[in-house]
Amino acid sequence: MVPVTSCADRQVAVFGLGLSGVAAAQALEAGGAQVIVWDDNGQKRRHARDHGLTVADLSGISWAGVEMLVLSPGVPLTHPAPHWSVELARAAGAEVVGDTELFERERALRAKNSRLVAITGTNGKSTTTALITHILADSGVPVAMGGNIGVPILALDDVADGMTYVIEYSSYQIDLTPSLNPSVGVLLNLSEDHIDRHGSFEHYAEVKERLARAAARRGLAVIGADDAASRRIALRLEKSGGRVLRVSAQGPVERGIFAEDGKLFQALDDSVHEVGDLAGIASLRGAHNWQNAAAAFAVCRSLGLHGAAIQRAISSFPGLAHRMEEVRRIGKVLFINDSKATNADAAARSLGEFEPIYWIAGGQPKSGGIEALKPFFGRVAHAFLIGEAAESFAKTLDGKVPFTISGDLDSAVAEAARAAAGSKADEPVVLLAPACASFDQFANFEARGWAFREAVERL
Ligand code: UMA
Repeated sequence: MVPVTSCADRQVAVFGLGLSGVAAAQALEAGGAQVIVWDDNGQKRRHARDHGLTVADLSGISWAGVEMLVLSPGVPLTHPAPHWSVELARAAGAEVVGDTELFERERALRAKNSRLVAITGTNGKSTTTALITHILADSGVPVAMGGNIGVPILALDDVADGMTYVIEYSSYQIDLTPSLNPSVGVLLNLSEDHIDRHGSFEHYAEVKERLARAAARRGLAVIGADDAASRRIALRLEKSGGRVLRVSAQGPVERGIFAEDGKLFQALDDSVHEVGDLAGIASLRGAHNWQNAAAAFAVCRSLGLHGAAIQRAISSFPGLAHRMEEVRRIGKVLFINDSKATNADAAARSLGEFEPIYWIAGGQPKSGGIEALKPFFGRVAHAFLIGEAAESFAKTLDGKVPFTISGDLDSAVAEAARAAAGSKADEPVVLLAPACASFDQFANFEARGWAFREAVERL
């Protein structure tokens, strides 16, 4: 763990006792802080107590001596309204930060000669984070990976000079990290997501821009050039003197790395030359993954790795679970787990990869539903709808795509497998790409992905 020495002898409150909150409380205690913790959920409080933490109702304590509130990223900071713990902390003059801020303070105090690669974007950030980590590790660079990808940042081994930290940041975490100081920052893309927590797309984009701005000022910002909002950010940062490289999966950029027909090219000044080939790498299927690979290439080059070493490592990237993951082939039917596709934009990526698709979709709906996926409906042979979104998705599909309201994932897998097995196509695909959050039926998207795997295994 990373003992949080910056808070030694201070009183700190921690709200939210999920993965990151428990790790933060333990790291604060290890650094010498006096820590009290709370969660709205009684089970989480009991779990924390079992781990030796001091649980106290933050709505009933005196905040007079509390200097800081460490807020979990999943707890509202601004929208739809600040959580009550945030209101109480602010009223008492305590600062409100996240575990990611405490990590930056430790790096500044005790590991000035470490590097931080900070990755964000609406989609692809976990793949890019894992790919960059894989490439650096393959070249023998001491590296640690964490953050939104699922490893709480303060649960990593203690900070040390010479380390390279490859950290995935959600917009929630950026919002809670005012001292974010990346050596290289990546902003992959921006599309509508998490509007409930940021109020508007503009505010969401503004939060993501902070990461790129901090990186461009200190080191380098690698910015996706394939959507208008990210392009505007790249221009703005360049105009204010920041260092920017563009990455694209849609062909040439002026300065940066781009992919075309599965090949990677480097464009610098007036010269363009090929630097890699992504064809046949199953873990990087699809144009969106080409942009992830372009970003990883740009980052690793800027950290001093040779192009040939990067290409070698990219070829051996094993990929991530739940992201367009090939689960199994039964007869001619291919089963793909894309549980991480929690919004329409992410689902579009896997829908664009396969045909004919026996599509399992639904869960807790996001704003806009699956309207944006209409261009892909022609690829879908039949849809199997689950969760809260089933009725509204059925309305969108009505008359365009045959559908079955399966209700739950087990039924959907069984029904989709049966239908796909009867297809005349050479490679029909049963695709879990929910375009929804999982929380109506599962603890998280990982649990949904594992449930899909298990249901496929049972067939
Ligand atoms: N809670 C309350 N009251 C509230 C809201 C939450 O008490 O009003 C409590 C819950 O009961 C729970 C805790 O807060 O006990 C949840 O904390 P959390 O949601 O911040 O979850 P953690 O387990 O700490 O996981 C967090 C990230 N979760 C979120 O941002 C929602 C994880 O990202 C991250 O992997 C982990 O820290 C380690 O850094 C997950 C995620 O879904 C993967 N991220 C979103 C995304 O990628 O789209 C942003």
